[in-house]
Amino acid sequence: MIGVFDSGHGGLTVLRALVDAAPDRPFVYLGDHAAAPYGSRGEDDIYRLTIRGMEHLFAQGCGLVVIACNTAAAVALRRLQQTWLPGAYPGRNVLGVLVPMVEAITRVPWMIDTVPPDHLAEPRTVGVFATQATVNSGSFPREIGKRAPSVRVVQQACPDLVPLIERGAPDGDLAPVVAGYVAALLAQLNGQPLDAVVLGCTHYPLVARLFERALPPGVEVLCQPTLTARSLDQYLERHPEYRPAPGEGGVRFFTTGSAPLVSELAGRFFGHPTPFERLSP
Ligand code: DGN
Repeated sequence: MIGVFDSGHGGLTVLRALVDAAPDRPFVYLGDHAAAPYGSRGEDDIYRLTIRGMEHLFAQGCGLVVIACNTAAAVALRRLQQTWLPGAYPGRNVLGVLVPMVEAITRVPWMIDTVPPDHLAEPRTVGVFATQATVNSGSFPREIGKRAPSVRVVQQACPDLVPLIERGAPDGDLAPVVAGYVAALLAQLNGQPLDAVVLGCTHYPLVARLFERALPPGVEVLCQPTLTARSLDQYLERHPEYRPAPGEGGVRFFTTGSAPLVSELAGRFFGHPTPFERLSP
């Protein structure tokens, strides 16, 4: 079984793509609703909560876990891979959502070409939109810098975007509010020309088209779900020991919060009903 972890139900946008890519693969999803949101928490807190999530998912029989939450992946993944996992759970592994995104950036030929096409800024600039904790961690600039040192990274924290999306945006009355907020976020970058935009949060794919509309034509908007699905397939090709036996598809949904409430709210993020079961935090 493959585990998928998030601070809440935003990670269902990633799970959706993972299931679509391999419907016969079994998944277990855990949303840590009792402790959400992670975006405004401190580093040690996020690390401790993420470890607890991994322990829950390993106890469910997962050999491999994908941390779908950018905040948890940005703040805790490297530390837990280096200091906790090898001693506590040798033979199991944890992956994140930042590296698939960063690898996608380095695959865009114009991003790393030494001579850019005329219409692109020099140096190429990527705008990263994420929670405050993800921005503070500096993980996106660090990982992009390792693989594409010529790319300039500008970051923009979006503290109101998760709450707006949780309240129903971009549909209904909130559509103009969230469109105005996205425009204001872009304006805060003071007109710096962007060549690509990274939506570095589980929730933002739901408002990707608002970013596309607000940006000049030709700016690529990169979303994590399909990139993570592709990256997981490639990982399982290289590491067959983590590949679940085919034909055992299906998803179990767990939350540390209220199962009836989460089941009602979460379907919009998954595109299907999500019958959550409660797991003691
Ligand atoms: N899942 C979080 C992320 O991708 O950063 C967003 C929700 C939160 O904890 N603030």
